[in-house]
Amino acid sequence: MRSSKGGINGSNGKHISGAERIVGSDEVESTVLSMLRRARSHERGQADFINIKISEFCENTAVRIPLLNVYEKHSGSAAEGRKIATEELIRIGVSDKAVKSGLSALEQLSDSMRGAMIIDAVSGVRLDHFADRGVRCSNMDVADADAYIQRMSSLGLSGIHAREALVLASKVASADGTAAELCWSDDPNYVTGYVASPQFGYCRINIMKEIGDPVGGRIFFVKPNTDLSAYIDYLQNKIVLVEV
Ligand code: WAQ
Ligand code: MG
Repeated sequence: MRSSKGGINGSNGKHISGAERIVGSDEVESTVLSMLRRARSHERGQADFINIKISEFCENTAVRIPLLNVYEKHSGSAAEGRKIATEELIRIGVSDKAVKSGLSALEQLSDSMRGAMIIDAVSGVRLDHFADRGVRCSNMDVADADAYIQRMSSLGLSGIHAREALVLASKVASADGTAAELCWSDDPNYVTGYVASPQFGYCRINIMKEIGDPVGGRIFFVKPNTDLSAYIDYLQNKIVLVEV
């Protein structure tokens, strides 16, 4: 599902929300209804354009990947959170220049994009050509929702923000070429963000922005010489089930 407000037939509107699920055929109806409700009652605003796509696939075309390991770093403010994110990205091996370029790209947004920017982890140059739409990672979910919920409650982590972010970050980390990811939410009251990497996993940072700020975003940092079209194709189209 993706939804927006104020555009014409879904074009040029303000991004409200997007989400997806992979479910058994008996759960399609209830899932569609829950996505519809989500789009119509979102804290970013009430969508006036909602696109719900339903697509069947054969389970053996999916790849199974592990859920990233989760660790947390405590920040007392948005500024401190971004400093912690910077240090973590440097520890992962993203260059100083690329970290600055990624952070300032997010900080300069006047409104949230619906997807992510792809930035070279060494040169800091933005590589994708999706402009203010960004690239949307799609076709992923947890392999077993009950097993996931059990595992997360044992970690004291619940809620759809963490679930959807962990699934997305696990898929992004599994893509050939990913060096790291940086994210904070565009939901005004959700201030937690993260830095993720194939090396260390998912680093939750409890405060990454000011409360009330409706601008969030994502940066996918890629290693130099990554085959960009194969990278984007994997993120958009490969069906990925995340196992706990
Ligand atoms: N693919 C690429 N970029 C995306 C996608 C996607 N599927 N979904 C969202 N984005 C981008 C887009 O620019 C959004 O504006 C931005 O990310 C934020 O998306 O507690 O809720 O769904 O551990 O608002 C992280 C912390 C929460 C979770 C992130 O992001 C936790 C969150 P949101
Ligand atoms: Mg959001």
